[in-house]
Amino acid sequence: MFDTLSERLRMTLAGLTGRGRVSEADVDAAVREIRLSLLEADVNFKVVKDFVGRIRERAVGAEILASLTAGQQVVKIVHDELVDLLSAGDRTFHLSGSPAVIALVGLQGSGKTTSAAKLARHIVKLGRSPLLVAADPYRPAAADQLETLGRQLNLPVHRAPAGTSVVDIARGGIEAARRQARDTVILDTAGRLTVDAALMAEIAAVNEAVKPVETLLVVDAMTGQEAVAVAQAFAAAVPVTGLILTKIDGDARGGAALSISAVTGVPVKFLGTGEKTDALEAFHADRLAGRILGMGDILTLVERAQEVVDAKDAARMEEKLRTAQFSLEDFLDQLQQVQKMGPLGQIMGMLPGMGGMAKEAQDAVDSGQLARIEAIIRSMTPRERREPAVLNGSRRRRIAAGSGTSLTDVNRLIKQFGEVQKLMKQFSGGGRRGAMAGLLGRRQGT
Ligand SMILES: Nc1nc2c(ncn2[C@@H]2O[C@H](COP(=O)(O)OP(=O)(O)OP(=O)(O)O)[C@@H](O)[C@H]2O)c(=O)[nH]1
Ligand SMILES: [Mg+2]
Repeated sequence: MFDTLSERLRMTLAGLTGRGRVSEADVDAAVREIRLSLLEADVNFKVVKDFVGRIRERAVGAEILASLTAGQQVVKIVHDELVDLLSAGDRTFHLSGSPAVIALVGLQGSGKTTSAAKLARHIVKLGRSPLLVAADPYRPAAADQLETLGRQLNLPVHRAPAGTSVVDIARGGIEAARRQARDTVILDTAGRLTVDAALMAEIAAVNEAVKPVETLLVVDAMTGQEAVAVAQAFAAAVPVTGLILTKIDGDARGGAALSISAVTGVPVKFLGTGEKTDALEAFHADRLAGRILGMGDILTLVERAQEVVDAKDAARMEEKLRTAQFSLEDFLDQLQQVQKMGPLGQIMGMLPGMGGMAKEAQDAVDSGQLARIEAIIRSMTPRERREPAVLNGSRRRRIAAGSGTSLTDVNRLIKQFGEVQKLMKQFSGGGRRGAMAGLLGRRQGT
């Protein structure tokens, strides 16, 4: 998701930062391009209009255009406005009440049941003990699906005999939670094909009966424009406290994601990034904005790393990434850890300035190039791994022979490593400014 939009925005912004001076006409051209990109990504037209209006106003106002860093400042404005657009409402995930009740609502197939399991898993990590409740009285298969997921996660699932009303199932679930000393109840409700009065009456009745602390609307990011109307209808029927945007791993253009919060004021709280139960991310507006604009996301990366690597390792890795102190040995180490973290392309996409390299990296894994890299590094002496500068022609030939690769392969790896190191140095300024400088530096260089 967001690939096309992201690509277009980056090109537009690169046009601004690639030149010395920026005129009002340049800003207007960029704003026009941003407007088109957003509309093409299926963002609600009114949202687009307000968004580009604010950017233009801020960019041509003040003394920005007169300054030497005008291009960079305009990029920052776009970034900040994007964060703003995504930041509606209260994004805290509330878990008060005993038990805390979380209701998942949404259209059929939006991902409620899958998200219920994902949330349960997330909540367990917070040290809580959830009970999943199959609040779909119409299809026994729906309860079976939830039960299967519950079994996978080793979590209890409450279901009621066919014909029990949704309100009674919800009440029964809460009683069951109290009996079993579970502190959180997750209600997986039934969906309908379209927004209809019966569905709305049903979820309103459940809301009235059990007063969930969180009513999360599950929305399929692939839905496009229509998602805004769906969200409005649900928000009118029940107090929706947040959104779970699912299937953002798909090829949706992303417009729904950028529009719903802005139009309804309902905050996005979680993103569904895959079919498995661990594919749930807490939503961070600044991180998503950074990802869209190609500024990367070291924080998410480090967070993800902590789940697979132990915390000490992760801290060391982050420190090395930031200070560009890492050697070829660390490089090998990290390649292996990164492989453990999941699809390499996804991880690379989170690194500042590397969005564009994500596909290449994934291709490298797929084509066995990574195995070659490993073999080459393993054929080096510890000193060579720490100080690639000592790698003269004869050492390189020895390594090529030892690893069963060619001199060209060895040369290419050393060159690539040098480039990665240089890139990392640009970010060692730390934080957003470092990332921004890196991004702009790369743009100007190309
Ligand atoms: N790729 C991807 N697939 C997802 C995601 N979330 C859900 N799915 C898939 O979407 C399909 C529908 O998901 P469900 O969780 O059954 O949807 P539901 O809202 O419970 O559907 P009903 O109960 O029929 O209303 C399943 O095939 C899921 O595997 C996601 O974040 N990414
Ligand atoms: Mg379901």
